[in-house]
Amino acid sequence: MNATEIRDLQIFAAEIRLALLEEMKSRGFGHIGGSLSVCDVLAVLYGKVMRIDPKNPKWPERDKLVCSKGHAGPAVYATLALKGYFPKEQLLTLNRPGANFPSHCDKNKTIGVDCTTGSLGQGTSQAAGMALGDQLKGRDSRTFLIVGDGELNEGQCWEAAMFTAAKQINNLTWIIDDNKRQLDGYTADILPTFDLRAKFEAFGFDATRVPGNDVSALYEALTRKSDKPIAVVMDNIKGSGVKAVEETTANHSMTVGAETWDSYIAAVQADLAKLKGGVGA
Ligand SMILES: Cc1ncc(C[n+]2csc(CCOP(=O)(O)OP(=O)(O)O)c2C)c(N)n1
Repeated sequence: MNATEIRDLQIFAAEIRLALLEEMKSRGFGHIGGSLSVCDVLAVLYGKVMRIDPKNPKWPERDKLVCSKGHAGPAVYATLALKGYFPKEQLLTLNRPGANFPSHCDKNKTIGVDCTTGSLGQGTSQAAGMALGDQLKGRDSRTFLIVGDGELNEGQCWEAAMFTAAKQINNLTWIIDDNKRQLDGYTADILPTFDLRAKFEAFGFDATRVPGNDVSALYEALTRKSDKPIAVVMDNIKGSGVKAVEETTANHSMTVGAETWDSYIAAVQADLAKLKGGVGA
């Protein structure tokens, strides 16, 4: 990727963060930490890597996303809105009764969501099945699976990882959001995952570890050719892209007032202006 392409993806990531924060501000609370930490990879996936058609969201040959850490749904919705799957204003109905944007991903409610998730671990097996199904149908579609480091405490993930490698489901890419924290503390204190890259390598993957906010490194890792399934471990920070959230220890789900949301929004707007070379550059 050249410098302009990198900057465009960084801008897209900041725009996703902005839309996400406005979405959460409308409800007053949300799973902010783990949503912010996937904005960069969502920008790379939907901005450059995935073969999609927002006008034809059920196109069978499309690439698919399984956000197994389903509580990061609001970041997925922000990305889909910016790609034109539905009007951006609809994001402001997040988590409202009867609306199409629940706190966790639901493919029966939100246009463009490929898999229903929320019960941690289960998305990993669903993704393996979806990708294998595409293989059996002779489609060259890829499936991308986002899993949390805390989520990897669920045994089902390791069964799905074994299955992915054993059945050579090479059209499935695992993306592990190693943001070091989970709902109620640090993964290292609760149930440490140790060296995730080495673990996935041992399970039969072609595994790399890259900074979770480096769009260029993410792009390289996600487009690498391999005769094994790829695992990309993102070295990440929970709440990434909004310093005040990063520095809040309990940032899994936050309830804050409108002024605080506005301060987060202003911080991302300043980053965006810098990236665009405008005011604040
Ligand atoms: C099976 C199951 N157990 C518990 C929960 C409650 N829960 C929701 S998010 C979460 C922590 C997840 O941590 P991680 O995967 O690291 O996500 P991140 O920190 O990136 O948000 C837990 C325990 C759940 N959704 N599903």
